[in-house]
Amino acid sequence: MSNLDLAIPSPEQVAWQKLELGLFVHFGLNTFLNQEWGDGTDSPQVFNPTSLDAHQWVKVAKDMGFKYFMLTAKHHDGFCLWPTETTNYSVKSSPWKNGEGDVVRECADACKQFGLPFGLYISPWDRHEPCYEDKEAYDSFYCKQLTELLTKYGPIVEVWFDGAGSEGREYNWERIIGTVKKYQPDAMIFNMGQPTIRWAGNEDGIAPDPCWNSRQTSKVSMFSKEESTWLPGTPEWLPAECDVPIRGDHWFWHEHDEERLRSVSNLVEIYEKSVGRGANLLLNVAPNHHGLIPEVDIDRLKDWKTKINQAFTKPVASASGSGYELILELDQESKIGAVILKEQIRMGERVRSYKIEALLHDTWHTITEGTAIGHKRIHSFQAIQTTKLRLTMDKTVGKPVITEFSAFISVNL
Ligand code: FUL
Repeated sequence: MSNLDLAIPSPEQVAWQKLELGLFVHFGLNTFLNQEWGDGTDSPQVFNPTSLDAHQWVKVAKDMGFKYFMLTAKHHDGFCLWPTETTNYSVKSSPWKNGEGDVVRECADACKQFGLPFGLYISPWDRHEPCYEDKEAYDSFYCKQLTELLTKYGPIVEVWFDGAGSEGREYNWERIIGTVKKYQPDAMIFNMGQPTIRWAGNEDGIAPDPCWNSRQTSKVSMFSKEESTWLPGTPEWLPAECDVPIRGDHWFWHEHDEERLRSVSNLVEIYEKSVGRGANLLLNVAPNHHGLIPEVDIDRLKDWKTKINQAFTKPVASASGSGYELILELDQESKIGAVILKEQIRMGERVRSYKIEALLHDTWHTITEGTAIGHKRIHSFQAIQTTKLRLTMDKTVGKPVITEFSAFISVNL
């Protein structure tokens, strides 16, 4: 496919891209052991959150403007947060609720209550399961786990296949993807097998610039040099998802690591470089050993959200239309610090190059230029006093349809 051909999204991809922001939640045995990766030998006895409240987790997501919620149902250690029939290495063997608890259920129910789409991370790499060594047996085991999750806790918005530890491993992706499609045909598939969304390629929450939606190769994990190989039938439209933990590089909760909490300005920058480049952002917040998201993390999210709202939710002026030029008239002269652009992605990425100018003393001055617009493009720039802005698209594939061209007053970010 040359870059002059138009890839087109599926309706499910369009719906998923509109979500923009997801809360990622890592929780499991690691939470109780001050570690990021378990080797599969840790005892389920350590899993005993004293006041686990999935309602609080999902409420945080809802209150902070996240539009979907993703839970690690099984991390690399193989410990399952639901009472699976496939192994005893699960909440069933833990003291929590006398082995009667189900974290996946509690999250699924809370998501329903709050109206948030629910998604699952299910690590293919399993360091506990003895049959992992036997490819065929493990594919069956893994498909059984997927079947349980996809039939009992749906609807599922996204299935997150994490490539870490699976570098070089061959799974039966036809079977795995077949299982997802059988039970949750609308779910997005992350980065492996026959994905419908790709990984942005780092754990910093940052998308490349430009971040085209047409298919780009992507690595399997942070540890692989090779690009993923995907099954035939992988769509040509393959939007990116970014992921990053709020506490530095810690996905799971650790005692005394609050100092790793990212600053508000760093979180704003991440937002601008992910959502602002047309990707979705999964921001990870980890519940602690009590089973609650710590207040310090919530406070940081609040401050971040306040900034984002101040900067990017109330435009002073907004326009839309189709054609190669769009003018944005302001009611009065204003100090503009950012612009948001969106194009009608249902028709593909028609815009391939554009510039934005501002009218200053009767002369147009270029304030920024770009290539990809796609679902969303945020440009922040040094504040400029103006009454009129102009968007000119000089390279396009067909007539562009701009659904939003908005200007925002400059705020201190
Ligand atoms: C990585 C994993 O190894 C990390 O533990 C975490 O789950 C992150 C989201 O993906 O590949």
